[in-house]
Amino acid sequence: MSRIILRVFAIASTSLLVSCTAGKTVTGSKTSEKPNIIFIMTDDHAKKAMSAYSHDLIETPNLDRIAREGIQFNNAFVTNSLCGPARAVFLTGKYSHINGFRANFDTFDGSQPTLPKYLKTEGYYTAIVGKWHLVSTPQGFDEYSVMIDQGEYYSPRFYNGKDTVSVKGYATDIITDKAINILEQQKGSGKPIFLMVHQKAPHRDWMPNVTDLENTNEKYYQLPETFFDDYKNRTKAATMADMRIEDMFLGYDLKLYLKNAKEETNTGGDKNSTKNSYNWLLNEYESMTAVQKEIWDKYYKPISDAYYANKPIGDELVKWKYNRFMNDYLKTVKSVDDNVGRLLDYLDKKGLAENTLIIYTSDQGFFLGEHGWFDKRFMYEPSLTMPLVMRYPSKIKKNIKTDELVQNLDLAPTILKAAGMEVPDEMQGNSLDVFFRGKSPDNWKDKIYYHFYESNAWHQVQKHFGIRTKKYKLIYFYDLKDWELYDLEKDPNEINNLYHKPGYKKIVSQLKTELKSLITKYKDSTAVDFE
Ligand code: SGN
Ligand code: CA
Repeated sequence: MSRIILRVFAIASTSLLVSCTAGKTVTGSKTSEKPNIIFIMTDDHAKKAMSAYSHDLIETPNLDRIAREGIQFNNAFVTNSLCGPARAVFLTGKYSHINGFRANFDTFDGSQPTLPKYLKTEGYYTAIVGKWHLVSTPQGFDEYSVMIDQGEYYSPRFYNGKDTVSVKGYATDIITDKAINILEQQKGSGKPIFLMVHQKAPHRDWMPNVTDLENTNEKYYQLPETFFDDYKNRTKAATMADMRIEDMFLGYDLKLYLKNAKEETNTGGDKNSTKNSYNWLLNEYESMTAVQKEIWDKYYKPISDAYYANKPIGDELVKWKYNRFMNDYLKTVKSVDDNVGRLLDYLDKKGLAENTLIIYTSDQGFFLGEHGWFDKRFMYEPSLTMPLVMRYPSKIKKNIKTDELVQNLDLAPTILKAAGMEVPDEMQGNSLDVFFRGKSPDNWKDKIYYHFYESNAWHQVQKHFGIRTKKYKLIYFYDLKDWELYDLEKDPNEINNLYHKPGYKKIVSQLKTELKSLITKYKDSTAVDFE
């Protein structure tokens, strides 16, 4: 049994850096008919922080290039807005209640059928580099090099099945280097490759690459409309959540140089914890090289000094925190974009682009100040949606955009189809290849089902399930026994809960019937009964 806990390796192993790519000889290229499949997944990348979707925050020319030369999904949703669960859905093509990984505290049962295992039977070489976060050791891969738990931005550690090694440098660059190395090693093997490239960025604590801190200053970002949300008319869930920008750690999250740990008065979204967040940041800082530290200090020290010289208070402090956070978050996205550019260039240079399906997405969305929040978990739009673009020049028409409702559940079937395989009946999604020629099929799904399971954990989001159609969203916070209904066309910001409003009885009853039919369809025996 290889359900060994990865964290154990993190503690147990002290081995130093060794190369972990398989040592195959590169021979001349023998083009295989099956496409190479490169699946890039980042961690917590909000759709609006990608310029194919919105120019408000950042330009991401390389990510946009995938969309422009392929297809962009404007309404792509997760089934459970959390890291491990989203990854398990991708690997299995099944909802959390079927694949068994419902929340980050679960352990993935790697003995079940997964995408890489299926692809191996078709002759694929399978590999994953980067964030894993499924606790048990990866199965079904010819080669892997995965981060420990959440992973680190600087000098990150990787586990390859034998050793845990720390690699000097910046995570996003290193993971991309590892990916390119594998492609390079395998390109003459005659085997098609399935490569999962899982970045840590832009996950908390949003440490930028020092190369993006040179010759630059803080930018100013407009507050989202709902930044000062009072959660009126909502269930208690919104008020109970512990993920407000104003509660962010001053040190760990916002990179202030605290004079001592006691100055950290914020909870950071974990009221139960007594940990010293500032030391977390210091640990990461200590793993930087002297040169990296110098550039880091040159950028952050003056920001910290300015803060202490004239400490903002009240709303000004909250706004300062938002802006500070956004500057770092977006820099980590920039590094993702640069590195995707590097990967695309590599494919071009080696003549591999044409027969490669490349997919870019995030494990889930993220709140960037909407409702005053950061983080995810809620079925509200910013965390329910994920960016999703694909390019496969020989099969996908250029510059397609679709507004149809698609899910991360559909990705495993899409990849199997692209590899020329049948989609197993037990998979619960549908292949997205039906959109590749620029048309939508008549019978595509018109509603999606969502179920979030964690409770009493980081950020205190209540358990809930619900249904989203093109127009409405109905959410049941079942421990609270309370509902929310939104008209997404009239109220895209989801601040006007219509559930208890007169005039919506009929629509509520229709949506409840449809919700019940989705629960039956997807066999969710973990969903509580409701009237
Ligand atoms: C960490 C973060 C949380 C985050 C979870 C889950 N805190 O615990 O803010 O919600 O990960 O994120 S941190 O201070 O340790 O960074 S997930 O994307 O992995 O599901
Ligand atoms: Ca995540």
